[in-house]
Amino acid sequence: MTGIRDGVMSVLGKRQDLRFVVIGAGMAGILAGIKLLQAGYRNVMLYEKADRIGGTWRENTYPGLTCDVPSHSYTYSFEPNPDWTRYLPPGAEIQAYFERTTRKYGVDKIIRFNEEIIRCEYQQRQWHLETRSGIRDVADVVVAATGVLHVPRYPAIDGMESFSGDLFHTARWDHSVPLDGRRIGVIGTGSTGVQIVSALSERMQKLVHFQRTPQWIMPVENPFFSEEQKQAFRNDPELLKYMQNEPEYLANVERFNNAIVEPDSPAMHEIEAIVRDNLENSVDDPVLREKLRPNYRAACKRLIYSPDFYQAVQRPAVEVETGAIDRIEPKGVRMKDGTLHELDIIALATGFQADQFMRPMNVTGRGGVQLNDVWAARPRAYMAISIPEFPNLFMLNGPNGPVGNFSLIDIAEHQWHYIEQLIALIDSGKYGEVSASKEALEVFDSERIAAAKRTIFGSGCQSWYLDAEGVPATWPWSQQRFYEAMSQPDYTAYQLVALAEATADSAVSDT
Ligand code: NA7
Repeated sequence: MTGIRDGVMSVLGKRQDLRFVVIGAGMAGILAGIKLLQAGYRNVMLYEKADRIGGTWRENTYPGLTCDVPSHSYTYSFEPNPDWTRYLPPGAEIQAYFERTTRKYGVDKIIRFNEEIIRCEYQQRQWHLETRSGIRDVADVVVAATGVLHVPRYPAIDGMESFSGDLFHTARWDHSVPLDGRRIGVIGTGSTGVQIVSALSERMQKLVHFQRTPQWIMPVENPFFSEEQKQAFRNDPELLKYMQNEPEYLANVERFNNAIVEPDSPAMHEIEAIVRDNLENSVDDPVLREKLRPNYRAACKRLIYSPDFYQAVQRPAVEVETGAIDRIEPKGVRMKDGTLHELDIIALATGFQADQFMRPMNVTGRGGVQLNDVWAARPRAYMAISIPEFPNLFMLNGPNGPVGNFSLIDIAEHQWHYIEQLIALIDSGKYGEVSASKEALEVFDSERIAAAKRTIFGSGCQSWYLDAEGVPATWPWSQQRFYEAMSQPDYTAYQLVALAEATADSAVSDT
């Protein structure tokens, strides 16, 4: 199908009047904004529901917030950052990096803040959008960069509203609440709960970590970069580039990803041995050690990288509570065995509804098809990018894409490379509507599901990677296969409606 592509590339730029709307100004939306401006498009608007950019790094500000991808690898490839203070980047530095980058590339000028898109409807060859405040817009192409983990999941625990202290979800951390010397309960043992417990174990009078399921912990060091190192990164672009693509880290990521798709590989057994040794060697008390020992395989849940969690839970102020929670009372958390943990603060580190993507937005595709209906069983998209009957709408970090212990920025950049080739079809003036065909999605999805069940994520544990049927909703193949898939669309998988035809159809529906 290179014929389609060559024809398109030769007429690129014919439709610079194309109107783009990007939904969401987090890492992926900013990327889309930068790339569209760099491509010369001038009719681009980003809508952001909040009053600042940053997505997950804006919403999460809890104590200890850190990315588990090395700082230098957690940047846009075209915008290295010599100033990271540590090997693993603290959340606030990531937020500052995105804010700086947004301004540097002029994307701040094309964002409308405090405007949540609530409706997105395909009519007469264009997307008609509406924000919560009533602003309406029309776009030829919509890029949904709405993030994955943005709708907090609140646990169904009775009595939460009766608590007399402060209770909040970790993505809504209340910084007006004092911490030092007080009593806190942290519910949840995902990356968030683990980072909070590690950060607060020395500051609290008492910290109860409510653990429904223990986690395997991958040890990692998190040293500071010295001033000399940062100066060297500033002075030497080649060194900075090397740090971004540090061969040892990249090799580890590849090995890790291959292990995920081959749970019985030596690489996976090696990971299991490392986390087992970490538990054996780091936790002295045999009773606590058994409390912390998972009964499922390492990396089945998203693997947690922590330099200090095991040290934190062994501090005198910390208690790991493994019993079942009965309810929350004015004074604290009552366990099923009757124990009451008296607390001043309860932090719900209970994760996110990972199947929402661009919802709760109301999205209507060609012929009145509702996204909520199409995704009733579970969210799906061809190559994680395009949904049949939703033409000219492309997703970054959409459903069934790669997730794991690696940089989602890298994933989004590869996805953008793919999406811009679909945009080129529209830009050419030759095609009015571009969306994956139903057949292509069916084939892709059934192969994906079969492979996903065989990954380590499907090896028998509960996690946010699983869909409603318990199948990993992730990219189940190697990283290499993902890069190859993103290098160029297979145009035969797309329903391409010629512009003239699409226009004629819309004229008919106009009458
Ligand atoms: P996760 O990884 O989804 O973890 C949520 C945690 O909350 C997990 O330990 C759950 O236990 C626990 N949970 C949820 N509901 C309850 C109730 N009702 N009672 C007790 N415990 C509960 O969310 P995170 O925010 O930590 O991390 C999300 C991602 O953000 C992370 O993977 C990185 O990609 C960044 P369970 O294991 O289900 O028994």
